Amino acid sequence: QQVTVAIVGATGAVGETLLNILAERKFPIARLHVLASARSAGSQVEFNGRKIAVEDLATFDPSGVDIALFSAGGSVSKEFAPKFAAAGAVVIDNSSAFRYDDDIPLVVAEVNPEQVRNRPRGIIANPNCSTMQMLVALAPIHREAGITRLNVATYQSVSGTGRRALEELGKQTARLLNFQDAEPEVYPVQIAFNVIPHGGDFTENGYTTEEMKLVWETRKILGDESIGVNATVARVPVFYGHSEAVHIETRDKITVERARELLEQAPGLEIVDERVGGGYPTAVTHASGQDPVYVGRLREDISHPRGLSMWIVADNIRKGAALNAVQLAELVLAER
Ligand code: 2RA
Repeated sequence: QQVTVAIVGATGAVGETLLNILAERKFPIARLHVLASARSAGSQVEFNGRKIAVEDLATFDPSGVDIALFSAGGSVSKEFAPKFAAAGAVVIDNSSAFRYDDDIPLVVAEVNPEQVRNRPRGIIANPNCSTMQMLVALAPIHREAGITRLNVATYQSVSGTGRRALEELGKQTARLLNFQDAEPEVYPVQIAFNVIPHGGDFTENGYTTEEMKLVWETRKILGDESIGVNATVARVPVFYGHSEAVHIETRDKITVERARELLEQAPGLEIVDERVGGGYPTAVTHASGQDPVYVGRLREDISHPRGLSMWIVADNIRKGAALNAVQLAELVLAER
């Protein structure tokens, strides 16, 4: 039956994509509320070919909402997600506000969907985009061979930072190509034609929060706190699509052939792996605007007897955030 849905953060990049995916997947919506800050209230967003007025989150009464999808930052989730849950909504939160709470499930639809039911606080957390795409590929291998250690270097697109970052990359690129100055505003240094080894905030151990998310979330979602995870997160001058160089060590030996078999059967994933030029997935040629997670460059690690390396690419706004949130909402609906 049809339900009442609220999108919190409807005017952001993820919010807009949430609306598109809800329409594409014909989510059974009886009533839709699109919510944002007072600054955006009164503006309009497009859903299923019609305009919908944005309501002010601060004055909105959440009673009657069945499912609330949050993508407005951690502070908004911290303040409003519990209120929506208390009013009876199931909250699916894209921020990192609740991901690491023991009584909040952290769910990738293709990896641990059964966890959706385990929501004593009425809140389900959506993992970080970089974790999401990585685990869609690694979970089948972990289940068979047991990942003991994981090294990952990510090449994250600027859409992960938001609209202003998308604008900055475009503006800076144009200005530099016209031999004009390009002062950085969103990032600490120039992003156009550059690679910035920094995502999120620095922590006391020298890693950034974006890197530590890969550590904490991998262990929680795979249910194994013993997995060693080492991450380096970089921002690259790409608009949409995060790329990841992943190197795993496994408890049991697994060959590339067996890994390929597992990945071919894995839901939500496509293999692009020919050992020729262009025989691999990239943000521009494959991931941007698409739903699947793409895997290529599969090879046994020549430096380790039970090592495997691969290249994982996905659209960080679609599968990395919006699509998984809608898939979790579909799982909640299926309980009814
Ligand atoms: C980033 N993963 O790419 C973050 C966004 N959630 O900056």
